[in-house]
Formats: sequence, C-alpha cells, structure tokens
Amino acid sequence: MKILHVADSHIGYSAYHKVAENGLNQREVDVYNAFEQFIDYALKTKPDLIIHAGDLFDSVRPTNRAISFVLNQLLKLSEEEIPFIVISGNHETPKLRETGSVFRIFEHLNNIYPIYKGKLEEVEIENAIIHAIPHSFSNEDLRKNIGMVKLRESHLNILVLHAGIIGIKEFSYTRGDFNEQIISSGYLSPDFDYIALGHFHKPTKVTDNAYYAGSIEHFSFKEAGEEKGFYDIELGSSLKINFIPLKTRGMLDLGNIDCLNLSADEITNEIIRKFMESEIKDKIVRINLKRINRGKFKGLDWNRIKSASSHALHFEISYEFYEIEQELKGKSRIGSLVDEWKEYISKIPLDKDREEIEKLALKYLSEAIGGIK
Ligand SMILES: [Mn+2]
Repeated sequence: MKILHVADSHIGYSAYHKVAENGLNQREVDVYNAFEQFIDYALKTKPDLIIHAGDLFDSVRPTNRAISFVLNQLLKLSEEEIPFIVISGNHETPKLRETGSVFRIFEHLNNIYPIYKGKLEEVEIENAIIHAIPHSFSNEDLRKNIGMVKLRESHLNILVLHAGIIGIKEFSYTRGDFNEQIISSGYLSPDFDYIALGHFHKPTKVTDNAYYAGSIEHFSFKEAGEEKGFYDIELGSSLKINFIPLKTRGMLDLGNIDCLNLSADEITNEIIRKFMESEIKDKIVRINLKRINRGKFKGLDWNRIKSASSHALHFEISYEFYEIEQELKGKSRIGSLVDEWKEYISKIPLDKDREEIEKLALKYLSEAIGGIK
C-alpha cells in the first residue's frame, strides 16, 4: 500500500512585510506553493492514501482565501479518488467547542475524511485501518483516545496523532507551542504498522514505526536550515519510507556576533561580511548581536546594513543589551530587586512557612543575580 504522510502545512500563515506580485503576503504565497507542490506530487504518483497529521490550517479561523485555497486543492484529490485523511492539530482546534471547526466544510467531499471531533475515529481504506486521533480536549483525553484503539489483526494498523513526544533519549522534544498536547513515548506501540505523527516541524524518526513528517515550510527561526517535505511510504509486511523534499524559501540563521570588544563600525562591517559570505538573496535572514550596548547599537550604520540586506526577502537583527545585565550586577540593582520581591510577597496571604519561603527566595535571587555573566 502506497501512502503519503504530510503534516503541519499551516495554511494561512503569513509573516513579514514583503508582498508578492499578486498583492498577497509573500510568505502566505510561499506556503500555498509548498502545499501545491505536495498535491501535484500526489496527483502524479496516485497513492492509495494520504494522511495529514494535523495543523492543516495555521489558525482556528483561517481567511476565506486560505479556506478556498485548501478546498480547491482537496477537490483535486477528491476527483482523482485519492483518500485524504486529516486530523485537527492544536493550531486549528478552537478552545471552545461552540466555536465550531473549519474542518466541517470538508465533511461532505468524497474521499476526504476530516477528523476533528476530539474523539478517536477509524477509517478503513483498502486493507488498512487508520486509527485517527484528532486534537483532544486535554492530554488525559488524548491518552484515553489512544487507549480506545483496537488493533485489527486482519488489517494494517496505522495510528495518526498530533502531539509532542517525551521520554526518548535520542529524541528530545522541547515544549513550546500553545495548546499543544504531549504524550510519553510509551504510547507509541510497536504493534502499529505505522504511526504518522504531526506537530514537531523537523522530519524525524522517533521510533522504528513512528515518524514526524515535519512541516512543509519554515515557520520560525528555530527551523532555519531544515529540509522540508513529506514521506512517500510503501507499507506491507515491512515499512519502506522515503523522504520527498519540497522546494521552500531558504531561512538562514547567520549566528552570533560578540560585540563586547568591537566598535559600532566594526560590528557593521562584521554584519555585512556575514551577508557576503552567505547567499542571502530572496532568503529570510537573521543575525544575533551579543553583548551590545545601546550606544553602539544606535551607532551602527543602518543605511549600509539596509542596502547590503536589501536583496534578502526579510532581514532581522536580534540582540541583547549588555548594560542591563551589568546594572543587575551593581549593588543598588540587587537591593531594589530584593525590595521589589519583599513588597510583592507581603501582599500575598500566606498562612504558614512565610519565613521559609522568604529565606529560599532570597537565596535563589542572589544566586540568579550572581549567575548572570
Ligand atoms: Mn502543531
């Protein structure tokens, strides 16, 4: 059985100020392009099944444009009779049930199976049972949903989930996204023929039978330099899995410049040198300035930096001001922090242990302040 596993398309995402020729936000267009490449691949290769493991849309209320784009793409699959199973992820699931799901629109399309009601649903396609678990109302509900799965021995059993996985040494997931679901790796049973995961944006093998497809485009600088795409899978008595890259816009993190011992001019030169070193044309680019003070920051030659970065799609500087940390080290600042904390705690009703809590807090405060280098 031939399956395509894709996830985290985040259709409707837009960012930065660059506008495409058609007047739309360039990043929104980039994401449409990536998704369309995927659909074209599906139409050409005609898989028996497509699984989208959540976050098809970037938000609970996508724009009409984003909805009609997806509708048009899915209609192509529907007409070609390519089954498309999509579960809801944290991004498109409303916090309040009454809000209703955008996925309802797709419910009446032939061959399109939107799974979004917070409960496990089973879809049978050829000799496979797809146990599809949408974004659930809580982590506990998610665990209950997984517990309800009944493997069918006569069939291939595929689990679909949108969640972070913790508890695997080789794979560390850091929590972060809003409303996200997390489960421990113990729920990824080796008894499934395949587990199609969504949520983590980097394509990753988590266990022998569980994979994150990753996202179809770069959605934050954490993803800079990552390859984006989806899996083309041959599933039978064994699992053959092939990563198919998509053409996406480059995102470059040009790293840090330590500004402590550099003059404003030297920092400007260093930024421009980094631009020259890397091919930044049409890319999304970031540089981080470490240990810079306000004076030097103001003194950077912004005109030169602007013109040297003008052929990037987007350029941003992140920075940390050094003098704030230095102030913290000064005695007066420590004093005021402690005073601020004492005032804060005095307003909080504590029946007992006040002394103990105050002692601990002061210890941690002084450690934290002392630890800033
Ligand atoms: Mn997600």
